[in-house]
This record gives sequence, C-alpha cells and structure tokens, in this order.
Amino acid sequence: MKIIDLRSDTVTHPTDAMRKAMAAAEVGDDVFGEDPTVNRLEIMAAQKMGKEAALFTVSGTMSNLIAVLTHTRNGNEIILGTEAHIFLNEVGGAAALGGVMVHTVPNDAGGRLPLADIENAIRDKNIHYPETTLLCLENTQNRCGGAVLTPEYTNQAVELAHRHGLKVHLDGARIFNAAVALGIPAAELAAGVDSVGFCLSKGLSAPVGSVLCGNKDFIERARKKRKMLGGGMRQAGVIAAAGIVALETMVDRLAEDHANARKLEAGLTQIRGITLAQEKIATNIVIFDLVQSFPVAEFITKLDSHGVKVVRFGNHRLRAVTHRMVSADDIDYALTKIEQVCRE
Ligand code: TLP
Repeated sequence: MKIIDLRSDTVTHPTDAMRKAMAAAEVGDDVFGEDPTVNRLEIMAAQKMGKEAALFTVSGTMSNLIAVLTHTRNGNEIILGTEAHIFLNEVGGAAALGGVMVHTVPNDAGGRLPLADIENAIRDKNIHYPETTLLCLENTQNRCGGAVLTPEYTNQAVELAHRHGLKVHLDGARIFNAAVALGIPAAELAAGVDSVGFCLSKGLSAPVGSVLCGNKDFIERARKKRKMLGGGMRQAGVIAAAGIVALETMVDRLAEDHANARKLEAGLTQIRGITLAQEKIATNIVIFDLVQSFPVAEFITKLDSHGVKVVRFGNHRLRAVTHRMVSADDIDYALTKIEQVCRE
C-alpha cells in the first residue's frame, strides 16, 4: 500500500548523497575536539546563523535544554509562549534539569509573543520574586501552524529583552523554512538573539542532529552542559557529514514543501467536515479541525488504514506536515483519502 506520512518532517530519510558522505566521513574523537567533520559542520552552522561558534547536538530538544541550562541558574524564571515546544513537548526538561520556572505568555496567531505581554511578564526586582533571565522564541512556530516570525518582530523582542537584562534563545528548529518563506538568509532571523538552535533532521532530511549557535563564550559553556547531559559524542563525524550535505543542498528545496502545504490547504478547504485552524499557510505545516461530531482518534485510525498518516494536535485538531518524501501527487492522493474518510 502507498504510504503518505504527513505526521512530521522528522520522518524524512537521509538522501543517497548523505549516505555516501556518511560512509566516507573523516572522523576523530569529538570530545577531544578532534572530529574534522563535526568541526566543519559547526563552522558552517555558525556562519549560516551569523554567530561566532556552534555546537552539534543530538536533537532539537537537547539544543533547547542546553540553551536554557547555559543562560539561566536554578530558580530563575524564563518567558515563553503557551504554544512553545520547550513548554509543551520537551518533557519539562527546563524545570526538571534546569530548575527554572516557566512564565508563559499566549502566542498570537502569528506565533509571536505580544511585546506588551513579554514586558508584563518580566519580574520587577523584589525580594519575593524569582529573577527573569531568559526569553525563548520559536521560528517557525510549530503549533501556530508553522508561522514565521519576521526579523522586525524578533529584533523588537530582543531589544525589549536586552533592555531588561534578559538573554534571548531562539528555537529555530525550522528556521530555514522561515528563511525560505521570507526569501532572506537565516542569519537575519537570528541577528540579535543570544543563541539559536536549528534542526538538521526535519525538513533538511538528515537522519540525526541539531546545532546550537551563539558567541564563543556561550558555546564553550554550552559544550560543558552537553557533556553533563551525556551528549558528548565521539566519532560523530559520521552523522555530521549528513548535516553538511543537508545545509549545502536541502535548504532551497523547502519551497516545494511550502507549495505542497498550500496545495493541501486548498484541497482541505473543499472538504465538508474540515476547517483550517490557521489564518494562512506560511511554511510546511497545516493544522486543521474536524467538526465536533467526528471522533478524532477514529479519523486518524481510518485514514491510517488508507495509508495516510497525520497526528492529533488537540481534541478536534490534526496536523499534517509536508516534506521531501511527499510529492504534489501524494498530496492529491492524501486529499482523496481524507475526503473519503470524512464522507464515511
Ligand atoms: N517537534 C516534533 C514533535 O516533538 C512535536 C514535530 O514533529 O514537530 N523545536 C520545535 C519547534 C520542534 O517542532 C521540535 C520537534 C523540536 C524543537 C525538538 O526537536 P527534536 O525532535 O530533534 O528533539
């Protein structure tokens, strides 16, 4: 049976070029700083983000956790969106391992944290209060349907945070989707932030990995936190090699995924029983709602039995993500099946 897996762009397999590069990768012990391929990837990543240095990590979750651990101290408070991946999907690592309190601010439909709300959330100096030390933003904003934060917004949020003495971490798991959507270099989206992490293993199709970028001092301290978390890898050049191919060859093609997401949206709006849950499709994520009477779990199971996979994103809410392994024809096929299940 044909399988169209729209659960996430994390399901992408490495390309043939990546597998070749992995097989041929020059390696060394990265804990000694001696893996030439990892070193090359880190230099490349830092350049792409316009930062001084970078650190290869196992996952987006690990990059975010290391950023929180490096920017804060136990008992600090961090500000992030009610829809933030760090808040919702990272097993509470910031609290469990970082000992920080999270102060959430509702994201608007565009994935932004309204500036006035950020300012309101920053604690005054008062003997009763924890110290607010970090603001976390997310670009693209996953749960807001892959919404894109513009450099203008990010710069304003950074200016506000810095004025109050906060650092800013950007969860840029899909920052290249944002860059491609806006037609600007990713570095512009991360210009003012103190750290940015991006994933190689999502739309860019590498099998594993994320890179955390920032200034030299931050990365030096972050490297130690990675070691503490057990993330000091040895001959990691084998996986970094795929990351290099991802950065060199997989960024521009994200535009295709965005076009397919718009195609999916156009089709979904024609299906009775489905409404879009976002104002516009900005990148590769489509979030949609089923009419209240449709049981979501059953819908997913039925669709799955037709070979089309999506994930649950709420009581009546589903998410579909386009990526390299889904073609425009696959979108047509998926739409036919979604329509069929809705009809049934
Ligand atoms: N997101 C996954 C799931 O965890 C929801 C997905 O399928 O979208 N930041 C953002 C914005 C993310 O969307 C994700 C992964 C991460 C961080 C974590 O990356 P990994 O999975 O590499 O730990």
